[in-house]
Amino acid sequence: MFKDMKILVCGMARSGIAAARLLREMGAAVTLQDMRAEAPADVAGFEVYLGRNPDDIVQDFDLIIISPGISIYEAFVQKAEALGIPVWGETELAYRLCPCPMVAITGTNGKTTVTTLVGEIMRLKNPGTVIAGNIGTPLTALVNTLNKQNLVVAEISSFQLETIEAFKPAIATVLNMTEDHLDRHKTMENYIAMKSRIFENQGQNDVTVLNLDNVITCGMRPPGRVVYFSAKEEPQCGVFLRGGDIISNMGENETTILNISQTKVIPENALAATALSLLAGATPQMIATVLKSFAGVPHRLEHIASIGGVNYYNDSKATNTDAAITALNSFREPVVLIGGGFDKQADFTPWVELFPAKVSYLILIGQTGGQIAKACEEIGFTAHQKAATLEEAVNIAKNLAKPGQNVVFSPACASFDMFKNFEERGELFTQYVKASQ
Ligand code: UMA
Repeated sequence: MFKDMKILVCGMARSGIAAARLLREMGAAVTLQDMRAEAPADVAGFEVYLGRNPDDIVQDFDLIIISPGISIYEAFVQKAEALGIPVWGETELAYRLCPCPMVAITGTNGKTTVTTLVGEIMRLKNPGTVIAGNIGTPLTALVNTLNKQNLVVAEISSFQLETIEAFKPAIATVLNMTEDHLDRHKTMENYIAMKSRIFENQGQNDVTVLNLDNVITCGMRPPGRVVYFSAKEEPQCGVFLRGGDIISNMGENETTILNISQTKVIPENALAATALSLLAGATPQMIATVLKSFAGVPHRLEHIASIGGVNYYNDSKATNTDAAITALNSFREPVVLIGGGFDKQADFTPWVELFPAKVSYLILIGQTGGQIAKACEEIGFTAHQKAATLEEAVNIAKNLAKPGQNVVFSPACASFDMFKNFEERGELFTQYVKASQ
């Protein structure tokens, strides 16, 4: 399909390298480009273009593949499009080569948990189920190992949806939408439009699962069939809570899956995973088995240590205000909180307003530290200080926290100001916490 085509792959990290390898295997002449001045060791043998954007070479290619970290507003992307050269994201490329059905999961928060849950549930039905996408493994890294018996459960970000064309998952969801990534998408309208692309190519045989309790997702109008989930209402067609029981009613008889008290998964995620898995062919028993045993995902309110009676939680995946609010609300007693990070031009007010009731002391790091400190002062919350590094923040927290207290690293910001990604940030937090154990 791509044989002898001249293809420029932009971004030399997980997505770009996986896409480049796949295309080379298929006989394309691939050039890899990155803003970084040095190429990583694992791109030996590729033609490379380093240290700047490819503005002056795009015209030499038949197709351009961009990594999710690269914005469609970059001048070279606009130039390529003006020249009629197709620009696809890595996800679009993978979709075009994917021989099996796909369940695609997006939303501001809960994507990773729901993707993991649906993947684990579907593995009980079909051992050939694979989990990929924004969760960490680019789809192009494994698409050539699949056949039509497999099932892909993919976490899909708004960055990846910016550059789709034909992408059309048989089952899709937008779990929820709150403010995030405005540095990239510029306006909330744009961000909603990007998330809505997950279902834009669907036909009448495809289905989208939507959250009836979220003011934005409940107003979405996918072209295919819609199934709702709700913790507050009983939709005509969907999955909901009644007296704590998760109940499915999708046009047939009502089925009870389990009581929400039997799982650690928060209702919103449990309901969404139930709806998606039932649509993908799982039985209620399979769903109940996984929901009962699910211990959580790494970096998402992950309990990492108990030292001297103090519990430490790594919530590095809380890269926006809404996720950090969910974390704070899950603790009864005030916590020692570490927050702050990369500036996505977010409004921190709703998070900061919880501090007087939920935070005994706040330690701030990163680009947004000053902005968050100012928001604290404005509401009269003075129990905060800045730290120059995450390690220093952890040491301050260790000195302050009393036995029985919880130290929570829930930054409400992305990690790119100080770390490679949220995984590296969470791993370092864990390492600093355990350093004195
Ligand atoms: N780069 C450029 N020019 C630019 C921007 C970046 O050359 O304008 C280069 C960087 O120097 C770097 C490479 O591109 O070498 C990075 O590309 P990338 O950021 O796309 O990184 P990947 O490792 O390919 O990771 C991507 C996703 N990253 C982003 O969306 C920012 C990962 O999601 C995803 O797990 C991975 O593909 C596999 O699918 C991470 C993420 O933070 C977890 N996602 C955001 C989120 O969840 O909020 C959307």
